Amino acid sequence: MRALLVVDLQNDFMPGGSLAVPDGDATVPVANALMPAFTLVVATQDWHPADHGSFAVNHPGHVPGDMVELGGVPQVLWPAHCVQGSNGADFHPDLRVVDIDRVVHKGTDPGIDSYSTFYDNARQKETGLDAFLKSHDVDELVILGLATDYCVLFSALDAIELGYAVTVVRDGCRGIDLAEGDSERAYEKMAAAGAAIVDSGVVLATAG
Ligand code: VGL
Ligand code: ZN
Repeated sequence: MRALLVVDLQNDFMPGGSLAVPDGDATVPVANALMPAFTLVVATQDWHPADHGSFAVNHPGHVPGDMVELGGVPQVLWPAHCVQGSNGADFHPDLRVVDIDRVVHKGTDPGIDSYSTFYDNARQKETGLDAFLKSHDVDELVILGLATDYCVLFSALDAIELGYAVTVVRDGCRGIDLAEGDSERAYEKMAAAGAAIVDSGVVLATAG
C-alpha cells in the first residue's frame, strides 16, 4: 500500500516565518492536490521545545549558521522555529488538514535535532513513523514538503534504508540552500539511493 508523507508544511518554514524556505508556500497547493489521491496521508511537524539545542539563541555567543555539537553529532544552529504550540509551528493555513490521517512530531528532545521523520540525528530514538506505516502495510512512500536539503532528504534516505519504495515529488519540495546547490545535491543523493524523483502530475496519473 502506498502512503503520502507531507513534511513540515508549517508557518515558520513559509515566507515570513522565522526559518523561511524560499518559495516554501508553493508546496501547499501541490500537497492539497495529492492528498485526496491517497488513502493514507501522514504529515510531520517539526515540534521543538523553546529550549531546543538547535536554536542559536540557546547558545550564548553563537548566531544562526554556526556549527556546534549536539547530542554527539554536528549541528548547524538555526533561528528559533516551530516551537511547540506556537503559530509558527502550525500548518500553513491553506493546507487541507482534513485530509491528514496522522501527524508525527519530531525534534521534541531539546538535546538532539531530528531532520529525519524516522529517527533523531544520532539515530538513538525512533519517532514511531516506521511502526505506524508498517501497521498499515505501507511499502511505498511518496514524499513532499520542506526542506528538500534537510527533512525531505534525511527522511527519504531513511525510508529507503527501512525498505520502502520512495518517490519524491519535486514540485512539492523546496530547499533552504544554506550552501548554493544543497537542494540539487539532495536530489542527486536521493536518486542515487534509489528514490524516484518525479513531478506531482506523474503521481496523480498513477494514483489508485
Ligand atoms: C528542518 C531545519 C531545521 C526541516 C527542521 O524540517 O527541514 N530544517 N529544522
Ligand atoms: Zn527544526
